[in-house]
Amino acid sequence: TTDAVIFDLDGVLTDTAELHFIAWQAIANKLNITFDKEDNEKLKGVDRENSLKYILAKGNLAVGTAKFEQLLKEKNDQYLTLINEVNPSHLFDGVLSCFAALKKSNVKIGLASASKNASLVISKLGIEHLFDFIGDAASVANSKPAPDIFLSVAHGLNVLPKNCIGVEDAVAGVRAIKSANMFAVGIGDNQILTQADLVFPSMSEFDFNQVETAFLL
Ligand code: B16
Ligand code: MG
Repeated sequence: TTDAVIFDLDGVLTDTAELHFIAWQAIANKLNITFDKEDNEKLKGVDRENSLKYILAKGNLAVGTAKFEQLLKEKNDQYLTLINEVNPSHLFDGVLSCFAALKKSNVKIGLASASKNASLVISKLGIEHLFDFIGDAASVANSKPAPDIFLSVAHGLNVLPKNCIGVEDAVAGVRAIKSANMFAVGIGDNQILTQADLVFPSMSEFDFNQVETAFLL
């Protein structure tokens, strides 16, 4: 049986990738490093530190620890300003009806985001009360594609990973779900999310009956 469905945030419930992009681009500009949408795509699901490492490597730039920390802070300060504008209208279509279907089937709902700002975004979206457990990205040792965050959420929900379904839009995220020994639902392009067990183009197409049928096969 399905005990829980554990969702990623950025790219699954809302589009914060655009806001991360604006904030990272400001940092890259300042450092004279080009940073485009294609780069941003590669940073989906990647944590803050590793995202900055990617940008610095692209510009062949090495910085000291203090500068590195300062850049992380600058990026996050700008990101926090941007997410201040997030509201319930930014929730992707299909999310609320999906959550309602899960509640009806007595399936727990968890959040496994790599973002240390996830709780804030969730409350801005007005869906905080719908979660049975929200994972803490700051308290896990290894970020996606490692399974840590998904395993910590299963633990927090008091369910076994093998009875969980993970939902992700990023390749690194799908790998994290599979490494956690969970059933993986991808949201996006099935040519890209090849490791997912089932893929829907967007959350509006997410069909829990179809997911459960595939999961129980
Ligand atoms: P923060 P997800 C991820 O969220 C984003 O996809 C990624 O672009 C971002 O760098 C990461 O969170 C860390 O975010 O700087 O707010 O801690 O897709 O795992 O929900
Ligand atoms: Mg994501």
